[in-house]
Amino acid sequence: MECGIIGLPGSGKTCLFTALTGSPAVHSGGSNRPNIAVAAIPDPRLTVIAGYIEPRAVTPASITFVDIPGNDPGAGATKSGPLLAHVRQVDAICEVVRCYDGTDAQRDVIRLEEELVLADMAVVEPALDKARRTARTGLAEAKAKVAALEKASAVLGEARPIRTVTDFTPGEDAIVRGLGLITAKRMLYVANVSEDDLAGESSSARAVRDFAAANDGEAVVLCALLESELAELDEADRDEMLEGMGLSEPAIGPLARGVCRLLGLRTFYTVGEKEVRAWTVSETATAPEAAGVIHTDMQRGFIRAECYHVDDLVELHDEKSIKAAGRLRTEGKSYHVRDGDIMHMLFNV
Ligand SMILES: Nc1nc2c(ncn2[C@@H]2O[C@H](COP(=O)(O)OP(=O)(O)OP(=O)(O)O)[C@@H](O)[C@H]2O)c(=O)[nH]1
Ligand SMILES: [Mg+2]
Repeated sequence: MECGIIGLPGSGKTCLFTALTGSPAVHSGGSNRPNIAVAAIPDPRLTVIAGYIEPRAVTPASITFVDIPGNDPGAGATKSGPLLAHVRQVDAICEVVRCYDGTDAQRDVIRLEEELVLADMAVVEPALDKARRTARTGLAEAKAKVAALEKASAVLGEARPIRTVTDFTPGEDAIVRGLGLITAKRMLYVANVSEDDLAGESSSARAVRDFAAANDGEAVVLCALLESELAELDEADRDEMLEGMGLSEPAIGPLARGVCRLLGLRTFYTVGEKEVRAWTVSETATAPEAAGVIHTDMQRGFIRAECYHVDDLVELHDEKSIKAAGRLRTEGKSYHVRDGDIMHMLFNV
């Protein structure tokens, strides 16, 4: 799963990126290139499972963060073209809003939102022109495309993001999705506050939270500078610093949970002596689709899954007892994965 980090210049994107991923930024301030690195999703259930299974390795699920440099807003949407191409590919977007120095956060959020609408228009309008020309040949497919793009164009024309459209037909939705429109993606708004406002009581932080709530997004309050300092410490020092600041965990926790909620993701686990591992899948995923996240061969040759829940393990301690208690389920191709399932995929290729 990929999450793009966007925001106006100097909002703290690269600072947050290094804090979340623990990787130094190769490209910073004024660069034209994105930074890309992976962050593990903290998951207390993994520790619980590993306590019973005692594997040689524990592998959390992960999010790939793409830190996209802020462009000069005065330059308009065309200049940011190559940069925004990276944003078109991600699954979700974190928008960092500067709240640490009393700048007008609400104005900034609205300004960036307008930029993104313009960037999407720059994609939709030429696509619509082309579709209209093709539609003259009378092809039904082209006509459907025109209808979808006209709907998208009208929404953007009202300065509204595509994600507010609720009446796309599945066909229209697929056409629009194919364009990688930025305003169609789910948004997590990050209020980057100062160290003195970790609870996010300032008017800037409140403006971000209100904006997120009004726009069907998630909001997280954090101090990117503090988080990047935390990321450099070893575990003991980090826990001490967190406690001193009155924080219960580093920001990757609430941020990853926010992204998972936005994208409707569920976590399932595979377990064995060698490795206990967490995987994320969409909430609509069937057992073969979940197997496909592990390996495409597993999906292709999926036979069935043997499955139980983390809660069964906590109650009964091992698979033998789970089986004896009749809690080891056999699930077929139409099974919808539940959050917290532990799955053995049986497949044949
Ligand atoms: N006081 C304070 N300063 C911060 C915070 N976050 C970022 N900064 C400062 O803001 C400046 C810009 O931070 P960056 O993370 O490079 O900003 P950016 O959004 O990546 O900027 P561009 O890549 O140029 O678009 C740096 O000097 C940071 O030290 C914060 O939480 N508090
Ligand atoms: Mg940067």
